[in-house]
Amino acid sequence: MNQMTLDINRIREDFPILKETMNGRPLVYLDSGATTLKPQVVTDAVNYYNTKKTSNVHRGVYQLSNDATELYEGAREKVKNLLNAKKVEEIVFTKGATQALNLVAQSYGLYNLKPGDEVIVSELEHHSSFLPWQHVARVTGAVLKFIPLDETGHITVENFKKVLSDKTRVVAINYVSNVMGYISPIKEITALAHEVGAIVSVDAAQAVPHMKIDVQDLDCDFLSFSGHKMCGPTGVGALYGKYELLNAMEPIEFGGEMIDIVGEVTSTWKDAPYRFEAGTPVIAGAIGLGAAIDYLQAIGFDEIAQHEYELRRYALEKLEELGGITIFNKDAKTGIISFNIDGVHPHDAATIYDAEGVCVRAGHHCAQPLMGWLCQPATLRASFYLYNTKEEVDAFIEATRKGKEFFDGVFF
Ligand code: 7TS
Repeated sequence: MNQMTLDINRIREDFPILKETMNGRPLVYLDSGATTLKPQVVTDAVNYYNTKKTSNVHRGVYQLSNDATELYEGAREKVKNLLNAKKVEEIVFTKGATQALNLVAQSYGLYNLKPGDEVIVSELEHHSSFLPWQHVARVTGAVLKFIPLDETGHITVENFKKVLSDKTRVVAINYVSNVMGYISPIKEITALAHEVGAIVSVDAAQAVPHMKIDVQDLDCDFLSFSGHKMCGPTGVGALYGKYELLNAMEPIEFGGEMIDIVGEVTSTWKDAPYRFEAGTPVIAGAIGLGAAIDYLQAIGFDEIAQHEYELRRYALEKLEELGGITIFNKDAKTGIISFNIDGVHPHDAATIYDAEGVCVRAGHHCAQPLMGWLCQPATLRASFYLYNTKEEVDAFIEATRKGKEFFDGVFF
């Protein structure tokens, strides 16, 4: 076990909530796939705007509003650098990954697809990645094609080729699965999709928080993520889109600040990204996300990924020692474990984890097609992040042991 790469004790000091208890036990937070804990610097950045720089952006002719605009646009620059986008105008602030993914489907999909066009998705998708395209397909008459998953549930280039055709117009897939933690071969898939003239929309909600992303290297057309899964506040996320594509797309929300000239019959829009940010944008959230990006970059994404993976490996070893546990994603390379205690319904098991102060997720993880593929009603999921420790894994294992013992012989 190598905890030398990160100074975990120092990192944990940055997260005030880690001093809290749950059900009288020290809090063991292993649900970062759902949302992450927030370091004090992020809270401070949001408070700074709220207490010292409150004003609206892009419209003030006074200093305070200029300061707020600088903070907000500075956060956009940080997202641009995080993703290695070519231009800052390629970053649209949204309220999260879900809104970003819907924006692509509605603004690109509804306007560009016709009956018979094909949209490639997979059973590995979060509902937020898949449902916007199911809707677009229903409205436009486009056809959804599913990449057949391999025997362990991975998206592979080989299987992608089986559904790719000259009718493919859109590929909408995840970078990292929120249940399996697998990393999809986005770069290779994008290159193949471009050969047939399709665009690629990447759901990177579980990728951006955990690994270095380079949208120019991936060459994907769109990429979406949420701030709250990477130490940022809730209510903010971002969409990356190639500028030529974004700037040719229709807005899907209309209102203040996204317009160029408004007439009684027709109006024109600002260039991207502003045409997609109608109304007062997520100012405080974006500033908080900017602080989260600074925080994570100072620690290092490679170090964070390594740490999560090490914790996962340690936890897997211990779960295997316990026995009677089914692991659904044995060969994942990220910090997610999806599993069930044999013979115990995950929601029953969850009550034991709760009593032991351990936060894990039980359910279908907003991935019902994948639950169908796994032939499970639900799974348990532990997901690690930079603040987790080996000792917390031990507490998780002890809770699992108690769960096994408590429900021994009670079958669902
Ligand atoms: N895509 C993936 C892969 C996700 O994991 C999630 C959220 C989303 C999209 C949507 O993100 P949102 O911030 O807009 O809600 N995933 C989870 C999860 O696994 N448990 O709770 C939320």
